[in-house]
Amino acid sequence: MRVAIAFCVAVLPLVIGITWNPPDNIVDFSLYQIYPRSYKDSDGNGIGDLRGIIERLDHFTESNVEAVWLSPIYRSPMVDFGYDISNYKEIDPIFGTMEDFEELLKAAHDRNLSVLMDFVPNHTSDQHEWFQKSLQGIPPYDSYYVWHAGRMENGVRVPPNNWVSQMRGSAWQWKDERQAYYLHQFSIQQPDLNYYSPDVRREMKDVLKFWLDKGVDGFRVDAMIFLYEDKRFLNEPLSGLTDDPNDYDYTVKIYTTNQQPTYDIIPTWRQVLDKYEQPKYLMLEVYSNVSDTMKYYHYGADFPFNFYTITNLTRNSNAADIQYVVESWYDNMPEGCTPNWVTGNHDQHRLISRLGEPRARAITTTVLLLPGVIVTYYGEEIGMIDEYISWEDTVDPEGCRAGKEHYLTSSRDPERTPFQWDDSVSAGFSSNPHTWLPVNEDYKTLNLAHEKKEKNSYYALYEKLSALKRSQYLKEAMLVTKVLDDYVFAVARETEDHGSVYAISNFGDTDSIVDLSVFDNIPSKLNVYYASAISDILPWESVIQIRRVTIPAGSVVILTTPNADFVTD
Ligand SMILES: *[C@@H]1O[C@H](CO)[C@@H](O)[C@H](O)[C@H]1NC(C)=O
Ligand SMILES: *[C@@H]1O[C@H](CO)[C@@H](O)[C@H](O)[C@H]1NC(C)=O
Ligand SMILES: *[C@@H]1O[C@H](CO)[C@@H](O)[C@H](O)[C@H]1NC(C)=O
Ligand SMILES: CC(=O)N[C@H]1CO[C@H](CO)[C@@H](O)[C@@H]1O
Ligand SMILES: [Ca+2]
Ligand SMILES: [Ca+2]
Repeated sequence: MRVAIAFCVAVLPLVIGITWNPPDNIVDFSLYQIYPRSYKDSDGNGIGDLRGIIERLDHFTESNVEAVWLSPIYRSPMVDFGYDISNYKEIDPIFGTMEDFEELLKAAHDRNLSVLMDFVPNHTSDQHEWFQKSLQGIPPYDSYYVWHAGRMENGVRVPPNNWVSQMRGSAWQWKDERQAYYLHQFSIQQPDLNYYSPDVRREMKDVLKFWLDKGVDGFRVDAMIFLYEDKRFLNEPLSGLTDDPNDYDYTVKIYTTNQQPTYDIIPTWRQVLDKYEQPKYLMLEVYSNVSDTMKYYHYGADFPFNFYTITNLTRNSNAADIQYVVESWYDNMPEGCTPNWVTGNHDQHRLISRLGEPRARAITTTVLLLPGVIVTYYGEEIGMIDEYISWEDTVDPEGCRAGKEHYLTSSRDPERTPFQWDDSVSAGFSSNPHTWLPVNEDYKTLNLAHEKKEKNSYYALYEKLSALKRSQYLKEAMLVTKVLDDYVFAVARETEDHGSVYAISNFGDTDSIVDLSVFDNIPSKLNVYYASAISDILPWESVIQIRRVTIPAGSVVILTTPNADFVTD
């Protein structure tokens, strides 16, 4: 019977794909984004903290994570949950103390886990001492921020131009004390620093030095593209996408993002990092088109984040779309650089909520096998999904500013709920049944402890793949990808002497029978390393004949050559 099914796939789809050889100096590891409010609460106040992270460092070791990035833990009024910093050199008491931080750093390093800080250079909190002094016009702070007197229109004072804030409305806010407007590309409480001021540039280098001296392994730079604005303060052209002048998409950002000095500042930061003996990483948050994004590689950053699996894939994407996204990065990235893949963060709906579970598994599988750095947003390793948050429970400033009618489309709360450790109170996140955001109600079954016991859980897949990523042989292995069917995508890593691995994801609704002989040099029989669907078609740990391999609908199959010696653990 099975043979008959095989003959039905008479028309082989056109096989497209890429091959790519990792450069020798490639940075290749799995990086995990901790959103500290939601990872683990150690003291029962319902908010995650540094001691909570220390308690749960084993999770990173077990999950083969080699570096973590902490979303901001600095002193902050928490209007934007830490992205509004009032002191760059202090720990906010909600997260703990500097001693806690130092202990965390030491405990992480003892496990060979690197720690990256979130560097937020574009803006401070309006409660920062610098802003308070700037407001009063005290030199040199008077020029620390972007002030403008505005212009007169029919006898009325109006903002200097039509620039729009990311959080809706004019990017300009009037202050009586200064008789001027200040610029805020994000919320009103996040005034933009003025990078034309040498004092500001010096202060921020000093912030980098402060944390590097403590021993951190580098930085992930927040909102990089917004650093400098054009000094002429001209109106930005209208995009035509919306008639609402308060909507961020109203204008095209030719004067407020990716200005040349924004690129030029990176080498000056790199110099600070390179004074240290250990390698220090510099990764940039950049949401832009391919050419503006790739340009950041040329200025001394390890890489600009690659968000294309977030911005360019949908619930309808097929295997060729995935292929296109993967291919575009390798095709456009400058020679010899490190690629990277980010599949989620605290500003985006969760991977499964965006793409549905079968596609999400395909993406998780694909990126974990791609050379370079992959970034896992906390909870993605167990397949957490967005939680519905009522208007009454909404705390995100973007959601709140949108108002009761529109908050559901802009609030970022749904993707920030507490990590689901087990099926106890508050999913084991806190001893407190009341947490800063409600725990997702699916936690009784969707939690780490449960998934560790299930062979085909999301976590099992993640753990199996991340173990492969750690192997030195695979870090150097050639990448080959192929579209095998409309909804079947394959990623292979091939070595000459240590064997090869082939991961095939079928995110379609029907089983697919694929012929793996489209891969050059593939042996005629392969072993099953992992299969997310256990069935009689594909028993676990069996030997597979490569010419007709059934990939069950909505499943992932990972196969290795018999000589593979990177799967020894
Ligand atoms: C950390 O890395 C060093 C050097 O590679 C190695 O000697 C040590 O065993 C590692 N420690 C752990 C806990 O993995
Ligand atoms: C990317 O956007 C910039 C404007 O920021 C524009 O000059 C450039 O042509 C765009 N590139 C592509 C490939 O669209
Ligand atoms: C992403 O989508 C944009 C807009 O449709 C397109 O111009 C761009 O080429 C796509 N890039 C990638 C890497 O898929
Ligand atoms: C993903 C990310 O870090 N997003 C942040 C970008 O910067 C703004 C302003 O600092 C924050 O609101 C986002 O959360
Ligand atoms: Ca706490
Ligand atoms: Ca700015």
